[in-house]
Amino acid sequence: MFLMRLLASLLALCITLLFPSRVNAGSLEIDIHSISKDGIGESIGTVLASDSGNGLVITPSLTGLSEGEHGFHLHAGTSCQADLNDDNVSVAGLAAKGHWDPDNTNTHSGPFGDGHRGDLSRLIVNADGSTTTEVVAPRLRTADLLGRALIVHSGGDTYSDIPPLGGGGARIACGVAG
Ligand SMILES: [Cu+2]
Ligand SMILES: [Zn+2]
Repeated sequence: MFLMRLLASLLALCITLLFPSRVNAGSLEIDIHSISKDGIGESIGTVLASDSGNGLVITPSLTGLSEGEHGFHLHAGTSCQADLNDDNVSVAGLAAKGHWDPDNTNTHSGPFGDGHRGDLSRLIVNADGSTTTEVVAPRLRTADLLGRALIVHSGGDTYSDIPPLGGGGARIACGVAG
């Protein structure tokens, strides 16, 4: 009886080691939620991120967005919550902090530049509010995403600091990997 239990727990351990939750062979699925000044709202879908020879491939499966371009970045913070700005006003997603910039470039230059490594390609949203168009981030790996906030903005992205941070405007959706 004891031996059977021991074998069963060893088997369970092996399965856990072989299939850690949500991290399979260099890919991650991240739940994305709408966000507002009141905090985190309903789910709008998922983003699948996979390592490839050309860098990180990000495949969104999102709904409920406005048609057109939306700035999309990996931010340095670990939370999608709202936070108070310097004027004590609650701002959507402010706890996600700035664009992930491990090289301290202080420069927003898009996915193919040499500034923030969290700069991703714009999401292109269809007239029905959905997007499934994949984007590639050559300087990122799935491991870089773990614990950090992915943010979708209300407006597009110029991939430059004119206007500041690409001009994406408000943070409207967010998810943290891991
Ligand atoms: Cu952003
Ligand atoms: Zn940036």
